[in-house]
Amino acid sequence: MASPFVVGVDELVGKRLEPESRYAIHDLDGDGVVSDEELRREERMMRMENADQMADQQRKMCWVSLIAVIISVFVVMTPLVNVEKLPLLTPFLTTFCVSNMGIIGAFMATSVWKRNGNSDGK
Ligand SMILES: [Ca+2]
Repeated sequence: MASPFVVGVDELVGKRLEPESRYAIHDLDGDGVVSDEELRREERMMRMENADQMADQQRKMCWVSLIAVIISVFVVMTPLVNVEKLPLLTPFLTTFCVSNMGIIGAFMATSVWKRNGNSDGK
């Protein structure tokens, strides 16, 4: 039987998370309190994970661009492409290659920029 002095203590002591709350995972040290520092740490981890996923995505995009350019150049050189259609394909292929090389160049430039920015502590 609960003591009459304990009834209502939880309401007076402070706020708690509801059972099965999605914020309960942020209690990293398991003391039952989700502190501001724990929330900040979780936010930082989420930002780092998102940045990592974005970097992976950009890296994949860069590889796809590079492979697409290589394959398209090789396909044009094979007998698959009719020589009579080559003048029609040349402007398209030129634009395609230049734009894909732009993607690759932008990726490399931003990679160097980020690395240099991080090494200076900026
Ligand atoms: Ca805690």
